[in-house]
Amino acid sequence: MRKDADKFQLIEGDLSAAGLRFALIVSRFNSFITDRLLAGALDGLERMGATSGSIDVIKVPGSLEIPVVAHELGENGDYDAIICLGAVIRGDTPHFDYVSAESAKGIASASIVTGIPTIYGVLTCNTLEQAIDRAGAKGGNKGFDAAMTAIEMASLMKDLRKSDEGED
Ligand code: INI
Repeated sequence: MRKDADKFQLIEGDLSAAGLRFALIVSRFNSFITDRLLAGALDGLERMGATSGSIDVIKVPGSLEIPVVAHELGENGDYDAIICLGAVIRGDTPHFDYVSAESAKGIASASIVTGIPTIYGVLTCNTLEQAIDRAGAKGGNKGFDAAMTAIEMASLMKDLRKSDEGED
């Protein structure tokens, strides 16, 4: 037992995906990168015990379209967590700033409004090389990382809701 265990109750999610349902919203823009993020996320969910039939993949045109779909899926209550995957890569114009900022704000807002953990797995990179590094090369795979965050948050929210209902 921890020395200070009498001072607080520790509540945290675990990394078991068994019995949890996930939606992955994936942008087709920069699909060379987002396909790899999707592969990483699916690998993570399956390794952590997600069962067949518990994962849906929804494709959208670009990262700007992710928030409205995240909101819709969160509202319908079919999922324990929603994973948003995209890649915004800087070009010669200020377009990058608008797309990256609005998709981040929209995803965060969907999560708060719906109460369903909605995970931000959108790369925002200055160069294609930076994106490649984070989509399965030397920077790891941010899709896999997003899947871990989704599992932990889904598990935590279930625990918190059980406590609210007076169970445990
Ligand atoms: N969408 C992306 O996901 N990544 C980008 O890098 C990007 N750039 O650079 O333009 C991008 N634009 C499309 C945007 O997400 C919308 O699909 C489009 O504006 C229509 O609403």
